[in-house]
Amino acid sequence: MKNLIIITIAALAISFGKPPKYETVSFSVEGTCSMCKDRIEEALDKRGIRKAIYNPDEKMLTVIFNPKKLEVIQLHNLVAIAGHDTELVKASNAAYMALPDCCRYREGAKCDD
Ligand SMILES: [Cu+2]
Repeated sequence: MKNLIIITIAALAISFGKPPKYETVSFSVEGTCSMCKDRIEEALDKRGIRKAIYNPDEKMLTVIFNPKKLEVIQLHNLVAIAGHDTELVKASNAAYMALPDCCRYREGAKCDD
């Protein structure tokens, strides 16, 4: 029993010392402009997320994250909380209405840039 505990602690210590293994995931997110890009990428500026890149033209988001810290659905939720619908999670009306007029993608808004 004591040996088992020691082995477990040793295994934990080794796994903590390892650099995290990142995974890359891409999914579609509604958005219109560079302001949307900044907002979406900022919403994903969290622990366990190494990089988030949103392409408003293709409406695709790519996230490099640590799957030990976050699940993919949490990435969708973070984006939806910022007001943007993803292919899995719809933003609440309140979050959507907090967006500036030119970012209201549900109404077909278009920004100048
Ligand atoms: Cu926008």
